[in-house]
Amino acid sequence: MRTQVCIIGGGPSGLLLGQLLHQANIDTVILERQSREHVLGRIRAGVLEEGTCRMLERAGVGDRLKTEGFIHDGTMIASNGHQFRLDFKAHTQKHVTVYGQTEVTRDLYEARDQTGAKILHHAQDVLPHDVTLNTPYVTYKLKGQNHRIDCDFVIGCDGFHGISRQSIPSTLRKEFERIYPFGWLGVLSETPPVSHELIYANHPRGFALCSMRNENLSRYYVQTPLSERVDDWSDARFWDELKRRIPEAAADQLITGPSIEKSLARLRSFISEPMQWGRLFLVGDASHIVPPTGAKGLNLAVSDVHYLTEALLQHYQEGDPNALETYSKKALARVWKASRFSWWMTSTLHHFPEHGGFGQKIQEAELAYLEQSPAAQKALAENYVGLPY
Ligand code: FAS
Ligand code: PHB
Repeated sequence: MRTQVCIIGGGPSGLLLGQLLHQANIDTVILERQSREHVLGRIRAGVLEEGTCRMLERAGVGDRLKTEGFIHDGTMIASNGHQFRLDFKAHTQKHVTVYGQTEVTRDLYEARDQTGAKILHHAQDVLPHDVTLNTPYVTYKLKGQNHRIDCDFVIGCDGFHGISRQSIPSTLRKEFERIYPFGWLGVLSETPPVSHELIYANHPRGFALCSMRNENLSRYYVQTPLSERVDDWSDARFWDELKRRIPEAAADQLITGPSIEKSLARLRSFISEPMQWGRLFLVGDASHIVPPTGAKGLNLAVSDVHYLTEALLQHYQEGDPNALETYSKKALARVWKASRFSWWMTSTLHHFPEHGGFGQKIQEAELAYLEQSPAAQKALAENYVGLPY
């Protein structure tokens, strides 16, 4: 088989890139290791930047997002049993949209179906070859049969555990990592959200986050020690802990119910440089991971897709290789700024036992300063709504 762009990974970045390239009449094949149901079964991000929404609209998948997404002009930040509202709109004239990554992925799959996109699920042992030549190719197994795709470019949209980043020689890769000493236990419940906007809560017992998917589907998280397992957390224990960490007024309003999904995510900051090698390009989690505190992971994958789409269009439509040559530098500039913000949000809102009482007081002072400083609020707001592409 031959195609122009072979995309490894059928998550949000692979599907979005494939859709945008199709719109420019650039032929692609997507190789996805899992089934479509497995990909759609993942519960992940929930907050979309305006830039992400524009990219989804450009890709022709903005309709449901517009009718079912929740526009949020601000968020609540809680500390010391007290909460205040941070007004994104007042400081940036921008907002964010709450719309689950699962729905984004579903919309993208439906759009790809309409274009007759070639998405090969259950593709095993995917491996890029000859990416430093002008004739790269990718091999893979499907139903036990070996296959090969010849292409012009290979794009690694295969996430943190994918094969693409590992295909760049370790001698050429520089990896930067911070692993946080805690995780997030997330619960999805068919209950009305406790608040019409998100609540990010700092507490000496640990961080908590109140989010949502729609008016009867809520998403909550509590920080947990790395030693904990999902089975250690009954619904009752989860709701009790969440109530202890959010302000009393919110806790009194909280409507609890059975969890329909419960999962643990470990938190890390990770960036692998460069994001390209020859004709292999990395996108999204294949190259970088941010702690979900700043709601940046999915949004960064989308800005990577933006830069790479523009570069591939310049190559194919104008014969201009320059944007492809500078893709990694351009994408990493935005990745590092978002990684800094996600690290700052995580460091300020989570409990670090090793930092003791002094560390907790410093966090509370930071948040008290944030509450009273328009300058500090503007700085947080412009990072949260998304820095320019
Ligand atoms: P993805 O990991 O989504 O997709 C990669 C795809 O490649 C997968 O479908 C995988 O099956 C496939 N693949 C992997 N290896 C392959 C191989 N060898 N061959 C073929 N296919 C292969 N971000 C937020 O903004 N907010 C959040 O709250 C948030 N929560 C998260 C919770 C968890 C548990 C995780 C893991 C991530 C979370 N993220 C969050 C980040 C997440 O949303 C990612 O940023 C987003 O999925 C990135 O999309 P992709 O780059 O497409 O990678
Ligand atoms: C979510 O709704 O899943 C969510 C929202 C904001 C975050 C992280 C996760 O920072």
